[in-house]
Amino acid sequence: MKRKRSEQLFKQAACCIPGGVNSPVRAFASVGGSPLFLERARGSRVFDADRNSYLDYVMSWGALVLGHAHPLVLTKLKQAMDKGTSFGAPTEKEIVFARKICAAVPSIDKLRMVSSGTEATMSAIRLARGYTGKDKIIKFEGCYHGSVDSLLVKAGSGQATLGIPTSLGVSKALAEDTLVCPYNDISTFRAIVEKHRGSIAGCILEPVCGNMGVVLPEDGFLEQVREITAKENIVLIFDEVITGFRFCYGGVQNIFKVIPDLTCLGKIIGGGLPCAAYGGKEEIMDCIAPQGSVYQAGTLSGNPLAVTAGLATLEILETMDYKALAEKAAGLCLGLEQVLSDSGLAFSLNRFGSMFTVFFSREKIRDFSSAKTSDTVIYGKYFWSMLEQGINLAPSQFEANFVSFSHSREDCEATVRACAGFCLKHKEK
Ligand code: KE4
Repeated sequence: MKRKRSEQLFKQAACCIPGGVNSPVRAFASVGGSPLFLERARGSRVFDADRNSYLDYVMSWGALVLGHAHPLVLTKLKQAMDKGTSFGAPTEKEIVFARKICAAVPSIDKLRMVSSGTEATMSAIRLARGYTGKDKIIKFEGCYHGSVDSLLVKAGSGQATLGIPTSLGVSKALAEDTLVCPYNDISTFRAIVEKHRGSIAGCILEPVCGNMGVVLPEDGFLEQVREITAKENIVLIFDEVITGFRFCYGGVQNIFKVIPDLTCLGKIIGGGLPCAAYGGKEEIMDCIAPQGSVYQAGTLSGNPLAVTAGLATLEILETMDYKALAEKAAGLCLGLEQVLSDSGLAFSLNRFGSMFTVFFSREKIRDFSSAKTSDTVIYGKYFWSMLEQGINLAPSQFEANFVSFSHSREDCEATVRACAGFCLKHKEK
């Protein structure tokens, strides 16, 4: 496959955009080479500047559960666009959208709309501090919650890919207020809470992780975190930026039946436009300005186009069969497991619903340290072999792949065939 135009564009971009990309994970840093520059997308496919087409499992990093450019979402957006792009004033549609999310996600009585997942988690942390009057935050190793100063400590994903444990520019004081616990390790969690009793404002986690690759919470983990945080007056924040509306119509909290105090949403609720939200118990949410004294604001918050795309997406999702989506992903993963097993390669596949990661490790992947046992060199080879065969996977071992409603059975079969192609080539070497 030719990638000449993408390579040229990457060189041009590097002269005016740091690293040539507007978000580090796009740069292909851990798999080598230069990124595809995309021109358009439809359903399960993306099309690059060299006129190649690829079956896509990045899906705008999980935002597009319906697939790219869903026709109904586009129609509604075009209608909304004719009325203006931004008002900086409230609209009726925001009420409809907010009500819809409140009805779908059990922990959310009220919500505030923002423009990115980062803004949602940053604001939820501030709110937890403002509400409790305490400073410290617990996060889990390998969980990523956006590029928020106090959360850029051992944050998996892009940082893991680039080998940066804590970002430069995060003040020592902020880093000291961030306590980090291994995922799925409830005894360490208990010990941290005991050691810092009375000074922990909030605890934030991904209820199913996507940012060290897919990692599932073990039986009882979320329940015990809930029990301990409730007892210690620690605001429990579920970062459902990836998991919200991904596995069911609502949060993954609907499935686990563990109810946090605050929930952060993003990606899917924006239907591909910049829209996110944080919400929770009325008593906590009413601490936000102008009602309360925790300040948070945004010129484009609740933007009419973003709300239109989000609302249209939720209206469609209400009618969709999430069980069938999970079954489709399960079938795909079974196929991948079969060809990878036959090849004798060491691997471990984690899947939850429609998201999955193939780790090139023999270990069971249950936290960040086990995720790091993966062979990232083999992942790079796998990634490039799949891309050459027209399959666009996450360009890092430490990310999730997403199956959307638009992926067909033929798409899944083509993906398994490509994986078999990779295995064959790998064996021959
Ligand atoms: P954004 O600010 O990128 O909208 O959302 C931040 C965020 C918060 N919480 C979770 C669980 C997330 O996964 C994210 C963003 N995810 C990354 C990669 N997994 C998005 C891709 C990127 O950074 O470009």
